[in-house]
Amino acid sequence: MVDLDSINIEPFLTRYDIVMESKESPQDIASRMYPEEPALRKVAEDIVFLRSKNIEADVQAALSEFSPNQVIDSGLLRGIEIVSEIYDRGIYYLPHVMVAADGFDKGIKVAEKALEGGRQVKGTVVMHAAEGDPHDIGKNIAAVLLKSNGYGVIDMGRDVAVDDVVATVLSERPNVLTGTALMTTTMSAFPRVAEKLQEKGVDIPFICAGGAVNRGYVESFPLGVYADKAAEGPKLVVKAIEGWDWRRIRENWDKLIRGTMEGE
Ligand code: B12
Repeated sequence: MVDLDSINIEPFLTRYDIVMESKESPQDIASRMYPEEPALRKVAEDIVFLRSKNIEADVQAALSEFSPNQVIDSGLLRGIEIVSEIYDRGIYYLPHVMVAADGFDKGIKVAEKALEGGRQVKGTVVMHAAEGDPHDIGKNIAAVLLKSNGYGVIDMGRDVAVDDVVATVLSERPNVLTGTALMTTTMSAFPRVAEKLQEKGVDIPFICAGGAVNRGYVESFPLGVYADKAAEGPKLVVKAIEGWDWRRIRENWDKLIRGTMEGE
């Protein structure tokens, strides 16, 4: 018989990965995720360590070495990714995240001014973050990418009421509508928008994105076309402008997002 009392089970019950993780400081976590280039790293650091006052000057400095898209992706967005990681580990709290998001907003405005192509409008996209949802960082990035690809963007902001979205689509007649939802409590606004638009005879693609939704959910209601990343926006919008309806975009989604179309 094994004498269970004589066995030290402590080492078996210890989750060493969690022990290691909890010992990490925000600096440790950030240092694993920073971009290598010093100017971009400075931008990411401003976001992570909540130095909102420096952000505009540091983004401007980075723009003298890198394209606006590089500054957004590898500087500003990397900073938010690091903040998300630190928040998810319970080290940062909501106020930290709010200050970081403010810094991101200031930075993206500077980067946006430096983008070419914002003037020639190829078509119009109405964008919003779902009713009840304050998360708009991903939407703002997607808006910048669409503008830089020459599309006109009407950005309705965050926490936009379903009826306001519908009214704006009816008055502006865009080629595409987009919605972002990061909360499981707000994603149900999307099918409500789609249903009301269909009742009014509107049949445009409605690109839905954000951490709360997935492709299966978005394709469970009419008009819905899923997007996983901001960079997918222009790939989907271009097809809508070419006259593809939401059904055809859905059917060809894998080819559009992951590969090339036949004949291209
Ligand atoms: C930043 C943040 C906030 C900020 C938001 C600031 C802002 N201006 O956006 C603040 C501090 C305000 C906030 C508040 C809250 N938050 Co918060 N927040 C986050 C956090 C840390 C990061 C989200 C983020 O910006 N990610 C980065 C962006 C880039 O990702 P994204 O939006 O998904 O965008 C990507 C794609 O989806 C896509 N995309 C997005 N939109 C579009 C559009 C188009 C057209 C295209 C093509 C692509 C596209 O492109 C992007 C990538 O390329 C997440 C945690 C996490 N790890 O995600 C929690 C998180 C989203 N928050 C959460 C919660 C619960 C809240 C609060 C309710 C907390 C509270 N207890 O009060 C409050 C909201 C209260 C309210 N109702 O007002 C939960 C949601 C859980 C759920 N499943 O419902 C999360 C997941 C945290 C968690 N793990 O619990 N939050």
